[in-house]
Amino acid sequence: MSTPGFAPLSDRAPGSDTRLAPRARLRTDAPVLSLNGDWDFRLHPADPADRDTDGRPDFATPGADLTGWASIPVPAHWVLTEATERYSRPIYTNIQYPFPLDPPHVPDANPTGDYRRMFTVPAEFVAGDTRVRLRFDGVESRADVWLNGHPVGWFTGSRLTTEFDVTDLLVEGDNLLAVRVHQWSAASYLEDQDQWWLPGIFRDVTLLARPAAGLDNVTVIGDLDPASGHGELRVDAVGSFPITVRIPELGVEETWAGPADVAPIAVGPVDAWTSETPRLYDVQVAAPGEIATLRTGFRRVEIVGDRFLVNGRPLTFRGVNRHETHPDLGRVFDEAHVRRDLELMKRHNVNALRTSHQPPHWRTLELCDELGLWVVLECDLETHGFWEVDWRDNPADDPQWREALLDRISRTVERDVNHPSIVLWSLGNESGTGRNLAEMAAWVHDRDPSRPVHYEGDYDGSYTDVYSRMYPTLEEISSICGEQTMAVHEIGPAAGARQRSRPFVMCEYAHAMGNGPGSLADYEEAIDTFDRSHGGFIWEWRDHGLRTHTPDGTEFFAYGGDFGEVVHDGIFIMDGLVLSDDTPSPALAELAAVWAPVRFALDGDRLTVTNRRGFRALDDLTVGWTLESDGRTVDSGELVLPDVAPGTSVTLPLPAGALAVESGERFLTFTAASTEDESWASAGHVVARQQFPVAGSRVPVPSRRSAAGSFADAEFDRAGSLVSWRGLPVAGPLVELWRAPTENDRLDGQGSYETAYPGLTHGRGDESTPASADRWRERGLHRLTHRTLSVERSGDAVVRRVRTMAANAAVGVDSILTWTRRDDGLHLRAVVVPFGTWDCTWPRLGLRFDLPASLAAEPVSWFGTGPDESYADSASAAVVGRFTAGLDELTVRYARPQESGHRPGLRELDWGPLHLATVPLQGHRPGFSLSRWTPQELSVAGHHHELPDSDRVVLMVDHAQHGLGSRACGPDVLPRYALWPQATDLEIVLR
Ligand code: IPT
Repeated sequence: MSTPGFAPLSDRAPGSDTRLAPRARLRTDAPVLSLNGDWDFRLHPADPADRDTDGRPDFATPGADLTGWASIPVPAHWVLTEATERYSRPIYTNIQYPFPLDPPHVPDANPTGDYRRMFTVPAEFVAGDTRVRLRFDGVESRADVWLNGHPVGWFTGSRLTTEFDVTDLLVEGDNLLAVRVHQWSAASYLEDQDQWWLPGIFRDVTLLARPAAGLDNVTVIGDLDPASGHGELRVDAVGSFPITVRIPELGVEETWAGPADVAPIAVGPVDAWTSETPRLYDVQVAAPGEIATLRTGFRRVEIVGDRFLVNGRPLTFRGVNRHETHPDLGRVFDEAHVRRDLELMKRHNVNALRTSHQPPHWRTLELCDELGLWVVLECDLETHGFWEVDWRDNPADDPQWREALLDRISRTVERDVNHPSIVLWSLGNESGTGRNLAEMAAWVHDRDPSRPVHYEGDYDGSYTDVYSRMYPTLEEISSICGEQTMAVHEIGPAAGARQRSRPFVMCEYAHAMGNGPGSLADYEEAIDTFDRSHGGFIWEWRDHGLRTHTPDGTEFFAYGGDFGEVVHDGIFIMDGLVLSDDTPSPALAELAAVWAPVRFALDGDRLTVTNRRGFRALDDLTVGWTLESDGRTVDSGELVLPDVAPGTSVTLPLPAGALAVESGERFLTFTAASTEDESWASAGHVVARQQFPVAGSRVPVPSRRSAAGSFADAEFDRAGSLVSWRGLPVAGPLVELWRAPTENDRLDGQGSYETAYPGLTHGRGDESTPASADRWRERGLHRLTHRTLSVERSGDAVVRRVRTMAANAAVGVDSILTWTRRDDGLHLRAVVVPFGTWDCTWPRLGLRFDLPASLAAEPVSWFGTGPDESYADSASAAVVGRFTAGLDELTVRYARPQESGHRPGLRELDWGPLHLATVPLQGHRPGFSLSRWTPQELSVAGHHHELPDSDRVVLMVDHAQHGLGSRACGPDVLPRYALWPQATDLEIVLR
């Protein structure tokens, strides 16, 4: 074996020549030995100058002095282990590099981890002609490897697999493996993804016995002819012949004596693999000395004109961007956790994922094959920080980096090529554009013609196959897919015409940061409208918060800046549909509703059921209906569905009972639920739910009759403010216009984001418009003051007039708060009228009541919308019904405290001794929220543990709230969901 040099850290090469050619991850009967477990470990704050003339540090030799060493688990990131947590910590950046932009160099202060372990080679590894490989599945960012004091080689490519042949270095009995891992290397310039920088050996280390006459590599791709339904298996094997291929279920057995015999195998009629029908067949590929077992699916991916087809039918991605992240483990694979996430996706009608922005652990792809998720598999490449210097010296275009980039894409494709779930290869993310990317694309086209190539940064579409955009506006989508009304993003008309003739996908849209995103339903409508549009991927699946503790031991989930990073991008890492602690956010329920595979439409007594699936009938679902009156079920039943082919509808008459005349406010709710267990949900799982008001509902009319007597139940102070109700201390109400800004209201998730992207709209429209929250603050909405103009008391009424304004403002609102005693309770009518020249939206228009903290333990029951919060542009999942929840379940613990818990359309609220009803005015009812903190308190805390001790519960009765939008990265609240200053009135009753 030649002696590999250990190139300097600034070497742009991907690794030493001793690395073996990349190949598929195979399950074979050859022996393997896991080298995971506890290793000896030592961390240097900088690259130590301790190597001898052969480039070898002393710890790489047997018998080295290990005084002062610690123990570390492999796999793990050292910054997330006890071994180093005191002096080496995670760093979060999105676009910025946490080191000087001085390629290919990295600073001397380069945390360097020395890893060492002994292992015993099993006898079968050293028998006969067996060769032995050493495999690393993931090390961030650069590893130098020695075995028994001899150099093995070095490598980069943190999320890519590397193998070495170590046969000649192994000895019988005990062996010493030593690995030096540098946090920073030239390769770090290629790994500027929006995630934590997490150094260490974070995936498996394995010793592989390679039997003589075995299989070095196997590629298996199942093709399906959509016209005939017949499959073809395309096998390519590198190894010892004769090789036999078997698909027992299909009765296929074919033996090839030599490479010249290798040919596609026609397998006759097969079931197609789709995300809706993830049908896998076991395939065996046997050489004399080794048998590989694969699970393959038959499907054909094609681009025909501007359509992206699978098995001849258009594919719509209802996808999420999925980073590998775990609150305790970082990017270390935890199969149970990953499976739970993928099952959660399936249960929320997610059908695809983009492996942003790197290949995940290999097993994730097997799970996608099994569960049924389309995959866009992305290479481990991002050079976003070069944007800072107008992409000067960008590795994507610099020939000096060519080898590294081609190496990355080949390792990406070769490892995962056998997965039927993968339908698109993606070259990477946010790396500008350039020759090396074009060469990567050409390499993929040549290597795997069965799948197209994606890369969003190929704006003019000169080397990729689909037109991909991030965060487009609805207008841009219709311009790309329908009648062209605007220039194509960043390119001239010729390239624009080329892009407009391709299938359109949104590799990222709907930024799920904090409360939001809004307009998911609007995006879905746009996707449905245009044949060219093939859906897209929500940004993103999970928050990346890392579990940590305050000095006094309070647990919290850290984001950028929480580890004292010099340069960081703050809370921009918390933009998922699932919170760091695995809690699904209401946005996930919204997404499930918007992406439901079945849609219902009600017209009189006829129900239309539409199958929105791409490939499967509705034979696995049953449709149920429930008639409710005032939130209570009065009748229910099931409908028998005829055959509903994908993309078609049926109209059915409703049974008489479904429309039976009843008193009260009536709703008909339809559900589609599974009849059988799936691997990701048990029978009865509801995939679609839609509710319709029943015409002719009688909404109870509130009493207008004055009650005799006085206000015995209610106590008011001299200013006409309520002080208690039936002995319950109550303060208020006062008009409130402020809400704790959401991330979308703030838009400043990463501080300089706005200045970082001048002129680059990413769909946000006018960049000169300040963040809503900034505008609201300028107008003083968070610090309103109140002045009582008058109080009138009569026998059955208390009328208080209040003027509400902010310091140094000349605009405000006047309110007339009228309390009257009626025979159904104490009524409050609030008339609110703005005055002056208002020039901004309002976060909310509501009334605030303060209630005693002693109520907090009581369950809250309400008749209104639920079960989750909803807002004007995020209301697809909400239904009207009766719900009960604990106080703290009514708000969501988004990473940073912010507006949460608004439930519009309240009918009744019952909470301990408090019974509150609303009165519809012009058909509109206010909503409510309950929180232990005021909107002002929530606005200033960076984390939940920073909130002050609470001494009350704040009840907000909101006429309306401003929408959510997606402006943290994407379009603002659409005008139709904005709350503009307006005169209004609302009425509630305390009973
Ligand atoms: C886009 C990135 O591709 C993604 O990784 C993530 O950072 C996202 O933004 C924001 O959370 S790039 C942006 C310039 C649109």
